[in-house]
Amino acid sequence: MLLKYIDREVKTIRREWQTHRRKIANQISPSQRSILTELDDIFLKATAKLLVDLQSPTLTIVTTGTTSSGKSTLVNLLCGAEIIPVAVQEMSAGLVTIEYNQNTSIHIDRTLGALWECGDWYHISDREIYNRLATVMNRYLEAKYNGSIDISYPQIRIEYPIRLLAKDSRLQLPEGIKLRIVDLPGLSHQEDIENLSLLKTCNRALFLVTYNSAETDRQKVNMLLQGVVEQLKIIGGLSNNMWFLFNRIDVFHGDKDRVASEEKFIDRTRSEIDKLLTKHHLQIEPKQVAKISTMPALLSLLMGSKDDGKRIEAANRLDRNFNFLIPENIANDLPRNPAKWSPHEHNRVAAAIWDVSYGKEFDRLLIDNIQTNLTNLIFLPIIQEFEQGFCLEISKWADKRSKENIIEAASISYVKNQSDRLLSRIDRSVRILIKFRKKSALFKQLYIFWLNWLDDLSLIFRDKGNS
Ligand SMILES: Nc1nc2c(ncn2[C@@H]2O[C@H](COP(=O)(O)OP(=O)(O)OP(=O)(O)O)[C@@H](O)[C@H]2O)c(=O)[nH]1
Ligand SMILES: [Mg+2]
Repeated sequence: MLLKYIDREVKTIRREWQTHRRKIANQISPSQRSILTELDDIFLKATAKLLVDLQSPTLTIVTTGTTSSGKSTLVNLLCGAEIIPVAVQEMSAGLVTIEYNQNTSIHIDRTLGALWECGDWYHISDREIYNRLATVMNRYLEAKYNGSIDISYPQIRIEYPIRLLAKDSRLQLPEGIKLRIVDLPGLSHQEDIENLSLLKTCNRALFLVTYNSAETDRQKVNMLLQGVVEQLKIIGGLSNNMWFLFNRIDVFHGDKDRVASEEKFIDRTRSEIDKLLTKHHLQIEPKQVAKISTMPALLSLLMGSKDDGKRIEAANRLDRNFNFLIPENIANDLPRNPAKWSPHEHNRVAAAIWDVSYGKEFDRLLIDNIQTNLTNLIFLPIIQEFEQGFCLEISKWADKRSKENIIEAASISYVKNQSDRLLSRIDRSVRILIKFRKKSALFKQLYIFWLNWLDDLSLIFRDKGNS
């Protein structure tokens, strides 16, 4: 429904172009008629691209951050499964994209010099995805480490029923909007340049920049901060929505006043980053700053798995690595062996960890942010690109002709007005589709139509008043 609506709106812009064109025709002599054909050409090319871009709206979430800051663990948390390899040492390599699909599959591109199996696999288990990715990444990193240059960055696409969009999730995207998550390897390493070009393919995205809060060595901290600033430099120009995540915040759990310590650390680190940004003359303000302990949050999610083996394994790992996070009143009554926890105890631990790891808070913030900013995240950059593309082409055209400044200005103003109108209409329909998702399609269609009609009416009255 959304895509059809957008298609209609773009066609309206094309129709109304005729009115604008007539006005221009009245201002020029018959001998200058070729101007109209040239203008049509520029306009139609720009709207054709606009239509193509708007017909595949995708919400892209990119995780980026310093090496070993927990980017892949965060992707797993968003997916609700352990599919991306995680390791203490640098692990990720290549571009891994996960797209929402009810059915699971993995596609490993045949890239130059690939030392791993390439191809497509369908209906495979989480473990199999993990293993295939781990093999690809290990072989690539090993080859690079040994100085190989005839090998291209691995490119892997996974289709997966991502948790964020699962049936019982609070996140609702209007039908037609796709979701993809991109896990970028750490930028502060030798592949900087390659990563840079990867980043450019993600220019319409919500960026989740992770920082490793567990690092205390001052020298390393400085390096990490420099790395973050380098990334912000790149991402700042690419994204209109960037988050800064203080990951591995469980490091403060032993402190007497844990929350106060966390806040103090975050404030200090932020002000150091701000200082560095000012030094580099960068004005970048993250949309949101949040703290999280991704690994325990993920384990608490996995404890809710329907698969008994996975549930118990997650409980064991949680108990082994993060039992200090289990609140005392719950921990005191627990049997030592997690396999012996009753279902009630098991669920109680999972819920408490979800809370204390800030998984719950992060999920709430993320879903609310996506829901409220959907238009800005997906459609605004597309419409801006359309506007900028058109302005550039028409300026080039006017420069060549050297005397057509009035026509250039009028056409730019026409496209700008239409873009604003299109954006606000898409925004309105997206909001209605989310708010009334349970109502019938006819109701939503009529509601959107009715509000647009009121809008048009008020414009007509305004124009009449002005004239
Ligand atoms: N204590 C703690 N460790 C975590 C947390 N999240 C991740 N880790 C650990 O941090 C290490 C790095 O995690 P990854 O997710 O592989 O980090 P990454 O940023 O993807 O690493 P690269 O892609 O190799 O740069 C692993 O050993 C994880 O177990 C957390 O919330 N708390
Ligand atoms: Mg990683």
